[in-house]
Amino acid sequence: MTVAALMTAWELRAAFARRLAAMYGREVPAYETLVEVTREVNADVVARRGDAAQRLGDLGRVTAERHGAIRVGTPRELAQAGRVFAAFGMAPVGFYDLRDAGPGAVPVVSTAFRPVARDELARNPFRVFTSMLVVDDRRYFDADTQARLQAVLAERVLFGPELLALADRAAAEGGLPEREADELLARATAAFALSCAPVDREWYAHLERISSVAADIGGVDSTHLNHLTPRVLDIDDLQARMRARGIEMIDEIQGPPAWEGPDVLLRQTSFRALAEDRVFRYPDGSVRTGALRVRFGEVEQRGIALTPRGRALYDRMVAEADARGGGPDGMREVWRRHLPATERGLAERGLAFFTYRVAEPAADAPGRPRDVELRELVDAGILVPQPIVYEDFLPRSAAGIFRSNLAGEGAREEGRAAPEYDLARLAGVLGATVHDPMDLYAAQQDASLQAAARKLGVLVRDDHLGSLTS
Ligand code: OOG
Ligand code: NI
Repeated sequence: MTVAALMTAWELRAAFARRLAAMYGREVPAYETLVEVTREVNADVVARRGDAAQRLGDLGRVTAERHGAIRVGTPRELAQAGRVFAAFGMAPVGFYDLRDAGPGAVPVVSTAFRPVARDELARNPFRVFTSMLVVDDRRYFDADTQARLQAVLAERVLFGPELLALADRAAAEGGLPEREADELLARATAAFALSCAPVDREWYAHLERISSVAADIGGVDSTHLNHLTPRVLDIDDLQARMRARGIEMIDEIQGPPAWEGPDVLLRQTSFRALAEDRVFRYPDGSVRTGALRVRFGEVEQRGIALTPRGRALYDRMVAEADARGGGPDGMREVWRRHLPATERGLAERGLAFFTYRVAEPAADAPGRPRDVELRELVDAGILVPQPIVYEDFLPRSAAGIFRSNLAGEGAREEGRAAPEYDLARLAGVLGATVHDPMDLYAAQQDASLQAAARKLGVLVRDDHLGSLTS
């Protein structure tokens, strides 16, 4: 008897990302241009800077790396999306409330589905930023609109029973035999294709006056990839090259400024949403082709993951840059004033996460573990720090990307009932743990320190290079 080869979760995930990319490239040809330019930039950066360019991920990982973005309408749809992503070894991580992430905020709450284990991320880090419409947020939707939204959303089926059954099986068994794997991949990819079913023009326009994101979610009969984002090693160069090709990019790169120190967190930019042919049904019953601009092309550069202390500093720096104005130049000045200009500086102040690798085998581990400071081991070249790359998102950047692609400002009436969401409530909706990104980074750092300490036969007294009180 021959045993059918099993496609494991990561192989499924990598194949899923490739299939989505092939589909999205057919649907949005400009995406192919973006990927092409990204590849050129990455090759140039690696040629110029060698290994240093791959400090936050080798070229193989970076070249395959994508994040998608989808938007759903209800808790039921979000829970089903979670089951589909679980088949690919992707778990919900982080909670983002984009309703409060800056002016003109959008009526959704979000999480990101992604692999959580370090080796899984290294194999393929595909992630999907997933947003759910908050239909009962009165600041956006009056009672009539909410009722109609709920009726429309209750009727549609984003993920069919065959897809969900296969997904559940893949998640339970850690993979699928080839034939079933192929069916899962085909069905899951199709679930994120742009629908050609006619769009009710009047209803769509009604929602669009409130929020074009609401229209993109509740005005159509399915979900679709909103964008698929490659990772670039020099986003300023990318932005310039896209412009040189005549592609209209958003005005400002979102997130941290370009500067001479280490990249932290995430920088993102996008080209503006392109007009795509869509079929509309008009109130008189006629069906005609028109166009919508909702899908765009985004690209990102990833930096080092910040600790809670580093993240608090980041938020203060952003607020300071906002208050003083001056655009990217002003922001760069704030960066220079507050942020250490070296990885070593980040580590000493406990601002960023690192793993630590033992450079030299322990000569002879003493019988009784000796207390040592992490700093001693690093200074002696015994432990080599390696920065942990940021795997998540930034709510303000997400809102900025949403906003810069919105058709209109939308409308929101302050002072009305806004249901509260947080990570725990989202976990309830999903029926699954929603991981706190900080816990995942801290666990990675701890695990590497413990492994190193065991290998060296020492007790490491500190989890960063400075003293705990610095
Ligand atoms: C999601 C926008 C957020 C990101 O990279 O921050 C996002 C959306 O447009 O649906 O994808
Ligand atoms: Ni995105």
